[in-house]
Amino acid sequence: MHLRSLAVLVPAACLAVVPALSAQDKPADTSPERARANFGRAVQLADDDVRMFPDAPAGFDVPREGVAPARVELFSYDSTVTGKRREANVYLPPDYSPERKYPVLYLLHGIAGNHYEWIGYVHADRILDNLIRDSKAVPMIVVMPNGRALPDDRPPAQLFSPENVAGFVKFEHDLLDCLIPAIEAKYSTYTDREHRALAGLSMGGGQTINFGLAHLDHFAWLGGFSAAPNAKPLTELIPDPAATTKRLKLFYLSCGNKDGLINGSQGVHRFFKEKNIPHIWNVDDHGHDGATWGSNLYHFTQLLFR
Ligand code: FER
Repeated sequence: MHLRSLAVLVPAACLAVVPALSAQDKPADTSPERARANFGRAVQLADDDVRMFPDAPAGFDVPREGVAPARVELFSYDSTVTGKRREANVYLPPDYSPERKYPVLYLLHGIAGNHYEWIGYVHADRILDNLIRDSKAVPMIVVMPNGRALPDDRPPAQLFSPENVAGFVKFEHDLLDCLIPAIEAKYSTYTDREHRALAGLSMGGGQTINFGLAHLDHFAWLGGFSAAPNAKPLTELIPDPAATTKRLKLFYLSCGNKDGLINGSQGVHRFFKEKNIPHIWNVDDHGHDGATWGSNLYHFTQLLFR
């Protein structure tokens, strides 16, 4: 299933004519006009906006012949946030066994997606299978929830409506209070922060920055890929840079140099740099698309839980 419809929503032709916005624009303004303007910003690269990693090698997201394919299960849980039963896709590593414990990566989708986006569009399950079989990544469970915590959590026609965006804000407590306990009750997982990671693409990248930095008691490993302009001010999320540094095992930030949203991630990188908080900043040559998300998932997951 291909869930990226943003290209239709924000055609390239209209990107060129929208004036760039200043860094002070309120992220709360979620109109389609504002979204278009955000996507259409001129990309301005600084000297340190460079690649840390090459693109993932050919075949990294291709299933191997003669090898049992990745195991992905549809999981459901009760949400006190939406009042509904909600779904998530759960990737189980090769040879998953309840006899041992696994770390867990919670992996969040973008504004147009749902709990299938990372599988259907990016093939996260194949990427992890190949990495784990090659011992390049630690065996881990990957939970791909629906990050739009609304009673009707299907991608709406109006992607940038305040209601849809608010659903991504409400997911914070669905994740922490409902999903994580339900996952840990069903699967054989470690339950401490050092065995829990949070990452996401675009809206999911912004959610990761917001929820992850605010809840370092839950997550020690964070990854934001092509983050959307839904992140809170960093002075609010990081009141004490030394305390954040001490608790973060990894803060991985990436964006394509053809992505009009890059200025948001550049701001995050510059804040981290200014405050001397160790992090990875990988600027590749892609746009706001699956090529950058697959490649960065490939690199990010190799660093996890080590
Ligand atoms: C915006 C531009 C892009 C925005 C969100 C996005 C909330 C999200 C994009 C994605 O998830 O792919 O102005 O505002």
